[in-house]
Amino acid sequence: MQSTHLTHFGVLEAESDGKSLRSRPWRGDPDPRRIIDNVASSQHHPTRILRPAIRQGWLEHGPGGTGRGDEPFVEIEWDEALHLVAEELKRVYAERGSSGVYGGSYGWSSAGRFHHGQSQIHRFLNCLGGYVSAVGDYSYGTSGAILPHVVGASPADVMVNGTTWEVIADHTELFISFGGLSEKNSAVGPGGIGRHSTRGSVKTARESGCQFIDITPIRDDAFAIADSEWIAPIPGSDTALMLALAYVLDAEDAVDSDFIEKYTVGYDRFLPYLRGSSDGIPKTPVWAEPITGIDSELIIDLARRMARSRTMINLSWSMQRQDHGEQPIWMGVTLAAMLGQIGLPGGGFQHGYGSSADVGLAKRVSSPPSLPRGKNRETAFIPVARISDMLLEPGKVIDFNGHEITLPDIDLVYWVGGNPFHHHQDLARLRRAFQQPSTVIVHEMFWTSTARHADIVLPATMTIERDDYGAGRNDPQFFPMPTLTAPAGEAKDDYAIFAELERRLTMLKSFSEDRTPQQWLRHLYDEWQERLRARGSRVPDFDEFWSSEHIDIPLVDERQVLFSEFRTDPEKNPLRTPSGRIEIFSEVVDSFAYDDCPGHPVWLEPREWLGSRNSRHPLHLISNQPKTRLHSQLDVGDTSKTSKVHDREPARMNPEDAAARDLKDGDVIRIVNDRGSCLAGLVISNALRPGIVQLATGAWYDPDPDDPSFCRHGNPNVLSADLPSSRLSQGTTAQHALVDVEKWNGPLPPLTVDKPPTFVPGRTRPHR
Ligand SMILES: Nc1nc2c(c(=O)[nH]1)N[C@H]1C(S)=C(S)[C@@H](COP(=O)(O)OP(=O)(O)OC[C@H]3O[C@@H](n4cnc5c(=O)[nH]c(N)nc54)[C@H](O)[C@@H]3O)O[C@H]1N2
Ligand SMILES: Nc1nc2c(c(=O)[nH]1)N[C@H]1C(S)=C(S)[C@@H](COP(=O)(O)OP(=O)(O)OC[C@H]3O[C@@H](n4cnc5c(=O)[nH]c(N)nc54)[C@H](O)[C@@H]3O)O[C@H]1N2
Ligand SMILES: [Mo]
Repeated sequence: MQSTHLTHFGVLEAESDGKSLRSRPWRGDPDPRRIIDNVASSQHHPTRILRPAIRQGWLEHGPGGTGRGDEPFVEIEWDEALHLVAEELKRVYAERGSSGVYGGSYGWSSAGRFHHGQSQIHRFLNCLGGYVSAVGDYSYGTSGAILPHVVGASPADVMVNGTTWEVIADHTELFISFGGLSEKNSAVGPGGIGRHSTRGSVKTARESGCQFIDITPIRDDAFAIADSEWIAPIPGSDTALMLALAYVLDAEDAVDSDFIEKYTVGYDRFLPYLRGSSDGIPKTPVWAEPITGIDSELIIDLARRMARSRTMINLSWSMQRQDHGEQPIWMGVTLAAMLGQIGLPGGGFQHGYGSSADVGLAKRVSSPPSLPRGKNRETAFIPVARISDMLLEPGKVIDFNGHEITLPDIDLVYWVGGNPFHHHQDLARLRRAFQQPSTVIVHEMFWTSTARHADIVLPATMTIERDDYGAGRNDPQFFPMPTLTAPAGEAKDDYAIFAELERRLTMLKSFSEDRTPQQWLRHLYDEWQERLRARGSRVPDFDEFWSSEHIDIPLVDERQVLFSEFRTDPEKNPLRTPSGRIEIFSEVVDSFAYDDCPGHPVWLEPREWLGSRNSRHPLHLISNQPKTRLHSQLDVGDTSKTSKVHDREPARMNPEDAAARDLKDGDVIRIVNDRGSCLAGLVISNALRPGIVQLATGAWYDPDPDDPSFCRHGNPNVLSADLPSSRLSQGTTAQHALVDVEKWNGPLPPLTVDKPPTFVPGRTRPHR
């Protein structure tokens, strides 16, 4: 059988003998990326979870107890596993109610609109009575809090309605990207990407005369084809750089005061700060030079070029995954407002060109169908990155976007489609936090570190093992995803697991509505087709769709420009801010009286950065997204594995920094700070500003048995701080940490996370 299949990283063409898969990238993709090879090559890896498994201590002594992450597992029959899960859910809901169940379950899951893990678990727990949820995300949790105050729109709104690449090619003269315009990150789109078009769009813009400037400590956060200028600031200093650019615009009378007058509020409150009359510090290029490490003459020149060009300011998502990450986003919008080009073709700003494959595509008339999640009757929630705080400090009151919230007391954690032991900060702390609840249930395809820290582990199918359909967030192509191969081992769909639990919990079919997956696919599609028809758009019938390679969802306007309607008529089309305009000063944010996020953008020193005085750790770790996989997904697949050095995650350093430590390319190094340490394989590279160590996220956490703060594999989150960007957003600050690096001279410990965990003989059948 041969078929195409959508993933977060593109479309694959597969040949299957029914059991396993040979794949190659789809011929329809002009720019396929190798991440996709991870899929077929990992399907039957030894770390695939083949049967339900229970932590030994939990099976023998019941809920509670320590030992998560240390004890062996016992494989058991599905029937018994489902019985145990159902009984435990009954107990916790009876004793503690929905406020004792954490179902926030953050994570990317897989492509596919029906089997999407987050939708499945949230629908199931909603049918059961609700769950403590998580708001926001790790991607743009901080901008997600600040942008609505400033422009009345979420990051997703800004992206979906953003200026398209077609418009950029025709109009943009200067494309300035804070955080770079990453080739590697445009490999991936949330929910999938049909054709990778970013490289082609950048090429067209460049050929039309657009100049690209990448502001990033890492030179290869770029497309070679963009032929971009590279400005390498000290990480975490972008707000100071933007302030100095703004200072020059003001001093040289290059601010568009008509725009400021008509479309913004609060500039008069910001200006005294910029000029220094309120705090005695004019934010001049000379002031910014030692903070940013960028020559003041270069800053002046850049400001002048911005003022005389049609300029697009791009703020990558990495800008805000930092301490005080609100500030570069707010200041970036302020800078764009001062240039007066917001709402004009090719000018203004965007949050995330290059951060994901779909940014810069035009909006569709409708998003494709998805599984309804139902309503959550539980009102308790956490900002997503406060997971360890919640488990370790129930009852603690924290600030969040003008509210005070009390961290709930959790008895049961249920995770489907995410890997917190990859994604969360300070993993040794998370491990302590995961000892607190009575029970942790995880559905997974692989023995990830999260599965290893659970009590009940249920094997889930991969997308290639089930029928689904999918399209990315802003991608017009909608793909059928028919089953390609049989499931590995005894893996079941998350849906099938929940449907069987529903039966045992006598939930009156409110979850499954008594439909098979195929019936759901057809039902949701038919409803969607009807909704579209009512609005005058046509798509083929389900059967025609299902037998096609893909269909195209109609677009609203290929030449959309962010905030063009607001610009045309701000009275008729106000922004959804209190003033209806862009808020350079926000009365609302000011009223919260947070010292870490005052009423207008400001430069606040990060807690950890190269400007820190008295730090014992002289290097700045950037833990960005990996080129060879999506986060931690399929880390055992071919593309990810071949990038490893002595089986460790590659870490890059500048030649100067390596020489100062007597390190050679290919050495195993230990990266260390006060929170933890990890091994990594050294790659020496001129692409890095001196003083930087770059270690991508996602190597499966492989804790040393005697010291869980030491990861043998190279997960940077043993080093990152579990501290929020501010009281406003409580967002993650994952991207940055101070560290030191030394050569690893000891014997190289073998990895364990790339092998199955230890099993002890089961009660119901002998283990494998
Ligand atoms: N240091 C540092 N840390 C970071 C970041 C950083 O920049 N620096 N970035 C952060 C960001 S932006 C993000 S988005 C997060 C990502 O964090 P996650 O989204 O948690 O990471 P993934 O590796 O995508 O984890 C998804 C997991 O779901 C499983 N899975 C996939 N499909 C299915 C399914 O259908 N069913 C089930 N049951 N399981 C499935 C996969 O096997 C995988 O283990 O990481 C964050 N962490
Ligand atoms: N291949 C691949 N693509 C992905 C993902 C993946 O895992 N793999 N993950 C997807 C997800 S979930 C997300 S959220 C996006 C993330 O998209 P981004 O947040 O844009 O991606 P990152 O790779 O974390 O960071 C991009 C670059 O920002 C630069 N940078 C870091 N700190 C600073 C700073 O202080 N100042 C400046 N000027 N630059 C800085 C770094 O050099 C870094 O390489 O990527 C998506 N795309
Ligand atoms: Mo993300």
